[in-house]
Amino acid sequence: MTERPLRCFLLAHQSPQDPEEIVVDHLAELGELVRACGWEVSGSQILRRPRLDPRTFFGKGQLADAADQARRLGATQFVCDDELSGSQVRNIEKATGLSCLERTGLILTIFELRAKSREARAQVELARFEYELPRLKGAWTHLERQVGGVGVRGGPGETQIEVDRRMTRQRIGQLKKELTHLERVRETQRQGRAPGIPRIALVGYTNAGKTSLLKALTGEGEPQDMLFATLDTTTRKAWLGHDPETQEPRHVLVSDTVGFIRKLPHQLVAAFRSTLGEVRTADALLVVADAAHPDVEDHLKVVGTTLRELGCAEQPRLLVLNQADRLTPPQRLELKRRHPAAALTCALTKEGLDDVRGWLLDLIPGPAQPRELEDWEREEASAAPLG
Ligand SMILES: Nc1nc2c(ncn2[C@@H]2O[C@H](COP(=O)(O)OP(=O)(O)OP(=O)(O)O)[C@@H](O)[C@H]2O)c(=O)[nH]1
Ligand SMILES: [Mg+2]
Repeated sequence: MTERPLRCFLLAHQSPQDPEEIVVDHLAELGELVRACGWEVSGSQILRRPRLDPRTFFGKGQLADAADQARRLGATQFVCDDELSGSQVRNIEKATGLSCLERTGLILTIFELRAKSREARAQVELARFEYELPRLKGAWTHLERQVGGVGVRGGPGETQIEVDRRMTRQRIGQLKKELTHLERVRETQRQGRAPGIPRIALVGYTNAGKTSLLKALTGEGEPQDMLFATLDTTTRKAWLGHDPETQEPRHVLVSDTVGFIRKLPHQLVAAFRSTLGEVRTADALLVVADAAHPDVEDHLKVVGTTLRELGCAEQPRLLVLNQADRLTPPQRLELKRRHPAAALTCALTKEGLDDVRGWLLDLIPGPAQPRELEDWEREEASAAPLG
């Protein structure tokens, strides 16, 4: 018999300056993240509050109401869109009797479910331990209080938490060593790849269609309608066309990479340093966006910020507005007006791929001409700073 999926009740905080539609969109994305874990969304609530409660984040009365509603709908877990501390999560669980997961923990859970290769598994495990370490500290403070107030040392709880922390640090050290080794292997592989062939990385918000474009350009890849379907970098050779002068065939190596998201946990960005090295060292970037997504401009800002955080501000890049088949004619015109230099593509019908190939062909033999940055690359994202 298959187990029933966990039923979740979503919570988001809205302060007076947050526009309602943005909070609603963020809740929709949170729902997608929950479904990406194989769980169900049974309901959601926006909790409005000008000031946050440092102990429970939301107000006590609000939480009690939300817990009643969640129970009525059969939910056993709250999922919060905001980043909560370990002690806030524990206090919410204590006050409501429901378990509670916050956004970072949820994204880590998805990555844990998806990680298959040794490198991805080590990266996700490192991110998990980095995430848990300060939370163990929270548990320690809490136990310390139980054994007699601040300043007391040597209680039974303290010993256990101290052991947990030491073991966590040890494991973090081991994982970092393993990842440094795997990074060297990756670097050697990179250097061993056909010299002289430019390397291009597909980057962008999760579920934009990066893997679909890899498939459309190279014939390989497994797209899935799921957030964070891709964790590992795959590199394949794509044929671009013939050199107009020499008639020689021209190729590039295209790498598919892990997607970005608003408030991508900084532990994951740090842990995926090696995988994302493919992006840092690529000769050019194809920045892929789902053009039909209502939040496409916000997605682009998040991608711009994340790329800067990764030290990828300089590379030539082409904005690829994918999923163009889902646009209405007025939406198309508006996007063209806003992003005149972008390629409009459909990975399923291969519409617009000739434009992408043409742009890539211009990269050979030298790098593309530098050009003015667009607003989305320059502007600060609304997302919290990474790192
Ligand atoms: N209609 C339409 N759907 C597309 C297009 N490109 C991709 N999709 C669909 O969008 C979903 C996500 O595509 P992927 O290629 O897996 O997206 P991704 O960017 O690799 O996503 P992650 O690896 O999860 O970050 C899949 O269901 C694709 O079939 C397109 O041009 N048009
Ligand atoms: Mg993918």
